[in-house]
This record gives sequence, structure tokens and C-alpha cells, in this order.
Amino acid sequence: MGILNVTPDSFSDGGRFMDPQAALDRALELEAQGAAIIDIGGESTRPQALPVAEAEELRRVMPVLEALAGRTHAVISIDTMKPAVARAALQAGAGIINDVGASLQRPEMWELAAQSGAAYVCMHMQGTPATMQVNPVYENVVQDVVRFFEEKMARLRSCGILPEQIILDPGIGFGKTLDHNLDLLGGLAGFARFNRPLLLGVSRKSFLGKLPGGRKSGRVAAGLACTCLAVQAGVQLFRTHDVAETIEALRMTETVLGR
Ligand code: 7PJ
Repeated sequence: MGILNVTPDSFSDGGRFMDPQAALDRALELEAQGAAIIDIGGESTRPQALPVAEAEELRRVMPVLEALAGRTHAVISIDTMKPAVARAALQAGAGIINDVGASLQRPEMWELAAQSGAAYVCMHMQGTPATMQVNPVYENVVQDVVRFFEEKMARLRSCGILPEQIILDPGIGFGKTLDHNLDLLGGLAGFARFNRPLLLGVSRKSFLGKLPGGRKSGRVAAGLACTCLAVQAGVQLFRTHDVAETIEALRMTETVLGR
């Protein structure tokens, strides 16, 4: 899953793809590098990011979705917390709702997923982007996220979403300290019990540079290490800015594991 942020303020590629033509070119580049999915987002969810109005988010993502329609074989995913944005994106051909707000109470989003039959990424987040990194607390982060998935899967089912539509994501960096992220990465195999595809998003996130001696420039390499470990734990979907590098790492990991 290649990342395309149509935002002025995303931490890694903010401001680069606000122009629809630049965004389209980037999407086609991600596809050419091997992305099977393009994840388009118009609201930054980095820590302390302020919410974006619905009209503004639509204004950012819709021209890109419309430009991409019919021009890519990749599946389009819409990264949003807003049901109206997800609805418009599905109408423009998106096939996946990447709901980073799955922990919020948004029955409208679940009804949309149920009615449309789209794939639904259920991502864990503690709090909201504005405050999630202030003081995240868990009893046991892996067990707490397992419980979240259990409860949410039951709730989604009661809204008419089929288990087959659901992709689970522990939400690395969303209301998590460095230790929480490391515990989740070490405990990914614990999420296999749900028999649903797992999605992991570590790409260029700040925790990757936070081990003692870590540097910002080492984030891509550190993220690839997480990716290789996650393959062994059964993760099947990787959300990344660095599609070519991720595919090379995955090919080697899978080749060795397959021997
Ligand atoms: C994730 C995401 C993630 C899913 C972002 C960033 C923040 N969607 N959207 N999982 N992260 N499903 O890229 O640092 O981890 S935005």
C-alpha cells in the first residue's frame, strides 16, 4: 500500500502533492514501483495535527480520486475519519475505507462500509490525533489492542459488516509511546487469531529514530526491519512511502522463509 498524502502538513511528504497533477504522477509512480493499493489521505493525523473541515478534505482528495479513476489497476484506499469523505471516495471508485478513526464512535462510517461492501481497515488509536501522544496508557498494549479488535469486530458485525470485509491494524504511533510501539511490533503474531488480514503502518514514523543513537535518516532502514519481522508474524499489508524498497525487502524475506 503506497501512501499519497494530499495535505500541506503531513510529516514526511506534506505539501508535495497538493497539485492534482503532481498527486496523479505520484500515484502512478507508486503503482509502477509495485504498489497494489494507493492510500489517499487529505487530513494529516500526525500528533498534534488539527482537524480539517469536511469541505476542505473533499477539496483535497476528490480531484486526485477523479484523475486516477480508470488510469490505474491499483485499488484505491481512502484514509479518512469522515463518513462523507469515504462515501464520496467510494463513489469515485475507491475500494477500501482506511478508517484511522475506527476507535471513535462513527456508526455512519460502519453503515457505509456495510452498504457498500467495501473493504474496511479497522485501525486502533487511543485518543485523537490532537492529544493522542500526550500520555498514552495501557495495562498491556498487545492485550488491550486484542480486546479492542474483539469488541470492534463484534460491533462491526452488528452493523452488517461481514468479517471478510475487515482488515485489522494495530495503529503504530496512534496514542503509543516508543515502548508501546515496540511491544506491538513484538506481539504482532497475537493478532493472527482473528483470521483477518493485518495491515502495518510504520513508514518513516518518528519512533523509528528514537532508539538510543537513532537518527532521522535511519528511519527508512529501521522501518524495513519492522516490515521483515512483521512478515514472519503473518502481516500481509504494508503501508509505506517507500514502495520499491519495501518490495525488495519483502521479496527477500519471503524467499528465505519459503525455503
Ligand atoms: C496509518 C494510517 C497506519 C493505517 C497513517 C503516518 C500517519 N492508516 N494512516 N495505519 N498511519 N491504516 O503515516 O505517520 O499506521 S497517517
